Parts: sequence; C-alpha cells; structure tokens
Amino acid sequence: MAELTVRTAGESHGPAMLALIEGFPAGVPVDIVRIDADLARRQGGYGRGGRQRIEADRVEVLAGVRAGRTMPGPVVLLVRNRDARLEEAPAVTRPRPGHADLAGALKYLDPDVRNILERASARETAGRVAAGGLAKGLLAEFGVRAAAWVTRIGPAAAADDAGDDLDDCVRRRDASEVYCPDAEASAAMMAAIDQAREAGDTLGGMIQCVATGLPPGLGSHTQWTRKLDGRLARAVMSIQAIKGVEIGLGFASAERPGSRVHDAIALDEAQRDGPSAGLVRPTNRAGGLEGGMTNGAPVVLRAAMKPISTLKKPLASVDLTTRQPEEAAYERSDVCAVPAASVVVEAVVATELAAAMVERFGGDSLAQMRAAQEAWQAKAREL
Ligand code: EPS
Repeated sequence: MAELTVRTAGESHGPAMLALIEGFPAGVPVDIVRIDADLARRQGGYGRGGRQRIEADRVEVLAGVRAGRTMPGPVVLLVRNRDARLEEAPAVTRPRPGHADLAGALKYLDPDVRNILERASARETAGRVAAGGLAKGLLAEFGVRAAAWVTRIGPAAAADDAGDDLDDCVRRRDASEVYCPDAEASAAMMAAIDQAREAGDTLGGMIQCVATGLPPGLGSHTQWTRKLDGRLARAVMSIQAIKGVEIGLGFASAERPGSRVHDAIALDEAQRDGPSAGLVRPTNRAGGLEGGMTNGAPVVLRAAMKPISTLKKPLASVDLTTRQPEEAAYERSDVCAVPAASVVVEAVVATELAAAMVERFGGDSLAQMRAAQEAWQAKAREL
C-alpha cells in the first residue's frame, strides 16, 4: 500500500530547509503561489522578532514536478535561508530552559548546544508548511479544506467560534495581525504581546483547526497505528512548542455525562447522495472522529502552545563549560509565535488528511484516487 510520508532536513542557519515527500500521487496540480502565500503567513503574525525581517521564504521544487503537476516518484521542496551562517554561528553553552538545549547536550555529550538548537529550531517548520501546501493541493481536488486560526494568546481569548462558516472565518482571520477571526480579541492579544515584550517575557496560546468536506471512513479502527485521531495528535504535538492537543470537546468531555458528549444520529434524505448517505449528526462534539475514523462531520482540533523559551530576561541556567550558575543564553527571539504556529498546524493537519485519503483511495495517481472515491460514493447511497 502506498504511504504518504513527509521528512524534513536542514538547520536554522544552514543553507536551506528541505522537505522530502514520498508516496504522493501523480497528476496533482502544484500551486507554487499558494505554497508561497502559506510560507509568507508562517513568517508573519504580530509578535515575531528580527529573524523574519531577514528571511523571505519562497519554495523551490527540486524533484517530482513537471508541467505544474506531480510526477510518479518523490517530491523535494526547498526553502532557502537568507540568514545562512552555520559555520560562523557562535557556540551556545548556557542552555535555555524549555528549549531542546540541555536534553540534547546530555544526549550527545556536547557542551555546545548550537549543535542541538540548529535542528530543534522552529525554522524547520518552513519545510513542513511547504509540504502541507502540496497536500492541500490534493485535498482541494476532493473538496476537502483545512484552516487553522488563533483562539488565545496568553490571557486574551477569542469568543467561542467553531468555524461553522469556514470561508467567513478565514476572511476574518486574514484581516487580523494575530490570525484570530475575532477582531476585538485580536486587539487584546496584540496588547498582551506588547506587555510581554516590555516585560522581556514571551507568550503562548491556543490554536483551532477545522477541516471540512472529508469523506467518512478516513483512518481505521482496526489497528492503533492507523487511528486518525492518534495520527493527527502526533503530527500536531510534534510541532515545536506544542504541549497539548484535543479533538472535539476534548478535555471538556471528562466533565460531562455521556448524554451530553455523544452526537445523536439522524436521517436527512436530502443528503442521501452526499458522503454521509443521509445519516447526519446534528451536533459535532466528537470533532468529526469516532473509532479513529472520520464520521463525515468536520474534523475539529485544538492545540496549546507554550511561550517561546528564549527569554530577554532569562531564567537561571548553568554554563556547561564552566559548570557555574549563569543566566540562560539570549539572542534575538520572537515574543509570540502562536500565529505562525497556526499556519504550521494547518499544514500538518492537511498532510495527515492527505495521507489518510491516499491510504483509503489508493495512491498511484489522482485519476485512480478519484475513480475509487466515486465508486465508493455510488455504493454509499445503497447503505
Ligand atoms: C528559533 C529562534 C529564532 C526564530 C526561529 C526559531 O531564530 P533566530 O535564532 O535565527 O533568531 O526566529 O524561527 C525561525 C527562524 C522561523 O523561520 O520560524 C528557535 O530557536 O526555535
């Protein structure tokens, strides 16, 4: 069975970030302008630091695309670093609490945590966003969309918004400097970032991602490794600084009785020819996933991001060369990267959903996938 996988390579201050995408179907349109727009969004967001004034991320295709469509075989995407100075970058010997620095120093028995932080850096997510752009191109062929936005930064939270109208939500998100559809909350979030900056501190927040148009049955209940909720959680949790992931009601479902958690099943004959075969769910507390499979409702996922670990007013640390107590290292850094992380969440969710589509409908070519999807859809109405 074809398996769609994404791997990245590259250091924060190396020559470039690379994404290797294998198992991607042939014949899928590749929209470079759209991928670059996602890369630019990832670079932006109120609260970013000096690095993003240097970088101007653009995707370059090194392999696997011809005449604007994917070919059979691996795709390689590249995003160059302008701030490429890996050889000249100074040693860092005072590990920053919260970063990969100390755990990596102990793992590799190396007091220069530069060798760790260069790969741990969130710059790596430029590669994952580029790959996610490719995945979005495949999803669009099937009318599937994923969009993510910011719902909290530090103390400032948006009004509850499940993104019922995804187009409207994305329009409002794109008008906000913190990528939050709620204009009033956006202003409060920016004020919170200003306060943190003045205090030499950093802020985390919450991100919500919604995916619509998904056919039921993506993922599988038959083996824990194939459960789509588990795969989405792993992909999102692997994003730098993400410390929590929930689907649907998530942690709130622990407080409620079952009658207020599960989504009743109803009939809507008008939707008989659609993906649900007319078996609809008036509520979506499950966040579109039951038994590790999509149930036809939108997938709704939330992620919690911790504050950036490089602090202008650093926490206590120890110099690994002298073993003397010292403040943790500080260079330039972002005050808040939650808006940027929302773009990464959107990208990795799109990648996992595309992988699940390939698994369900076969991965050689777009034409083959479409035929399999249509054949299933025709049978679904007979259920
Ligand atoms: C990061 C540190 C900063 C961030 C970086 C992630 O980079 P620098 O040390 O060069 O100032 O800007 O994020 C990016 C470069 C990016 O493109 O997102 C870190 O240590 O994780």
